Amino acid sequence: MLSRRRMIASGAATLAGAALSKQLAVAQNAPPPASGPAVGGFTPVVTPDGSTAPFKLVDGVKVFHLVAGPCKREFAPGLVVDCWGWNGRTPGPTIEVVEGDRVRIYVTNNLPEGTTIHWHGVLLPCGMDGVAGLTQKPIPPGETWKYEFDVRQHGTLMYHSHFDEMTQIAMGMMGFLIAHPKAATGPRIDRDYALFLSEWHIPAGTSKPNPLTMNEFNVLTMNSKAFPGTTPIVARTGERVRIRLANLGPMDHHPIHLHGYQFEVTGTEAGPIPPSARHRTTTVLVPVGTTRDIEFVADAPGDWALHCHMTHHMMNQMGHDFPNMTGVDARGLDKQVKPLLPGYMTMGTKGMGHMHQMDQPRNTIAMVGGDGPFSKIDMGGMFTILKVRDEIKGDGSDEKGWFGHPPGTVAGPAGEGELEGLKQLGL
Ligand SMILES: [Cu+2]
Repeated sequence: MLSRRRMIASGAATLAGAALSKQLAVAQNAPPPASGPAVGGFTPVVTPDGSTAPFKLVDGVKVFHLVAGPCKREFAPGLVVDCWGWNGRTPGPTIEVVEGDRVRIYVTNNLPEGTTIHWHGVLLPCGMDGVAGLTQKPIPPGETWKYEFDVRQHGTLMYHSHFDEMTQIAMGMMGFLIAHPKAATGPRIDRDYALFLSEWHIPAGTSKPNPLTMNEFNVLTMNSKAFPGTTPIVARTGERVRIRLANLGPMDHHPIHLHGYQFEVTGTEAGPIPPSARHRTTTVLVPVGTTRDIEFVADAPGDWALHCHMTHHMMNQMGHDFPNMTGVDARGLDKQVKPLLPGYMTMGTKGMGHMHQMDQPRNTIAMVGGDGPFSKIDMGGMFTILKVRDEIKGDGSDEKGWFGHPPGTVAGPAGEGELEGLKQLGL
């Protein structure tokens, strides 16, 4: 006799047939859609370097299919990581729904161990909460289960595994569930972006995140991309931009700082913050287990940094157990050690600003350094760029170009006369 679980599994298999697989494949390979005019009352969310989950409307229910399994993710050119995720990616595809929807989400488990999905911050029947042991058994490998609930709220929510969490979250099993309000609740949003903040321990020369780590996180990502692998976000001058930030750790909170702007924190995983409770700031702390929405009008054109302000979170594969070699000439030492330890690097004899020039072990990225319009950008990790332009083409080229600074607005060397003048000023 077929067990109930098996029957659900076969039902899902029919539903998840060729058409759905094809749709999923298309969604994964398509370039990120340009955010544009509001559709059906809201502006669709763009998950840079990510995807949006496709759905089918079946008898008024929005039906989704998530397939948990191992996947490879290139965090940045030169670093391919063996992760776990859904539908071939981490973070999982962004699930976008509207308050009032009924949703049914089939979850197929292709992992080597059990799994569940917890809908983080979602108000739902207890039995749909996805906590292994407490509200359900883990979904065994090879089976497809389903979750179904009404969306009774709006805001930036999350989903993540809730079985062997330490391993499964450390391997990448997290994603956005974004619920739009039924009717507009504030000013029209022109660009709506979602960035999932994560940290990983991937020792140099390896490809598997180490789930046992508590403190040694050395790769920090936005949507599982580390700078210079992060795709910039763009906006046209004058547009109202929302950026949704989410953090499931494992261990660290991230103060996310935007250059060139003041913004308001307008929402959390519990929905909008009342306007009377908002204040302007330039950095928002995103603690583990929460989301924060920020909003601003993009009225200052330029290439603006957006990053975690923990300085170690702006580095890639930084080793933390090295002596402080700043000021030491280690060239002779490196020559002697390298034949014995091929991956050996002496850290930062002249400071760390030149680390992008060093030799790297295989499958390892430089601690800092992406190509910039002036020189190498001395950043890595949880760092991306907000590109605000008077004209946006929307063909994928906006993310690539650099800002054309008006004459006289770029820092540069002081002239001879100025140096003399400076002396006379006594400064
Ligand atoms: Cu951080």
